[in-house]
Amino acid sequence: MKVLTRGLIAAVFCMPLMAPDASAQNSNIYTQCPTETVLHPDTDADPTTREAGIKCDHLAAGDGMVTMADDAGKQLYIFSFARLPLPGTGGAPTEASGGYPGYVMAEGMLAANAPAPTIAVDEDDELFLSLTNVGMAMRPDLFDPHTVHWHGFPNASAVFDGVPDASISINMGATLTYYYNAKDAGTYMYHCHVEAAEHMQMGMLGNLYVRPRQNHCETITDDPAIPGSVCPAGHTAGYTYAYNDGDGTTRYDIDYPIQVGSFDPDFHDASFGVQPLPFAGMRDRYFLMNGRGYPDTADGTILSTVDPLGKTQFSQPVDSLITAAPGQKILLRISNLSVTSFYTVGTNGLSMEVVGLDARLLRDDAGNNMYYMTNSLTIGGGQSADVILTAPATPGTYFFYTKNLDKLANDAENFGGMMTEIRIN
Ligand SMILES: [Cu+2]
Repeated sequence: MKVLTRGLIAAVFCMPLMAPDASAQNSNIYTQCPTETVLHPDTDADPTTREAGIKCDHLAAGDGMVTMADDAGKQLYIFSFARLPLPGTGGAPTEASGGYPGYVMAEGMLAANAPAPTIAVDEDDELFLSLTNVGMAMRPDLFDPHTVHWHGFPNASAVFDGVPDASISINMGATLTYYYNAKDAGTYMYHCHVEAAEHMQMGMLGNLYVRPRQNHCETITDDPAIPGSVCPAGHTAGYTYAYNDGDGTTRYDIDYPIQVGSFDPDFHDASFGVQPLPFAGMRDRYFLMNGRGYPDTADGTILSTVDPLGKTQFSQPVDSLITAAPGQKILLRISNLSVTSFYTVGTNGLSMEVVGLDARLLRDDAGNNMYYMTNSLTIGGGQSADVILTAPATPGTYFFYTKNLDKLANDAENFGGMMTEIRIN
């Protein structure tokens, strides 16, 4: 948190240095989404058609409100991201019309989600991710920049890493298009890295994963030097894998990102009330999967919250309800972005096979398979795991939950918190 007086001092010092277009960040709102690149050149002689493999996204960083799962539906103030439609899509004006910046401000302010919108791309994709800082509407005293940090991901350039000490941060009213060349399949996560303890406790956290090249191995010329280009035995078009395993052992039928985490309502209330923030006193009391406590985790709908200006916003779009048919293989992409705690998660009556940790296939240096079966897994902030469950033959409802039993709570209410349902039907 920076206070206004520091901002004014900074502004006075900086003003003589600023000239129009002199900054890497023009104070405007836009997206960048090329139709062809060096890595994905034009294949159809139509320069207006976007080549497959070029993906574009637009996120607004700002604030908003979410609803917790206790009976009173505690409203928590958060900072986070919201996904915006690209110009000319999803009801958004075209950039040429001149209406896009105003649309982004109107739709992006107070629209923050918990978790932040899921980012999922395929290996070899190029992603152009435009991030606009729309400001924190309920905190006009703050002028915090924001970033996107892909935790654990090998970046094309440090400039796009989002660590403010080593890369660009995005000021209010500005946009930066991050460029990612998606190499190395796996389950990652992303968060804002500016004043990380604060912005992460406040909710700037999201699911992120890269699907492996092996999913479409049948379309690639076999080259043993290119992981995932040679199809594993028994491969059929449409099969999906967690990694370029070469042997089909990470094949799954359905996948679910599950980000565990927790919020300290006192910290969020202090932020909303423009009060000093209790950093060392952070004690999380809402325990979450994908931004919700049980039973909301198993509610397969988008949760909405009315923002302080009276507009209903999609506040928690990602549920954690796991459904599968008997015998199906379920991949859970589990990550933890809690600022405060390690969490142990697991199942009851179902075994999980851990095939990946921290976005790496679980193999030793000689390539030996190091997968293991378990029904509990402990991960700290910034860690991830890929686990495969095989749905039992008998239909029924199972639980996926934290084994830290005091965390099965929504603040003062028991039988909630970090838990969801696995429904086999
Ligand atoms: Cu931030």
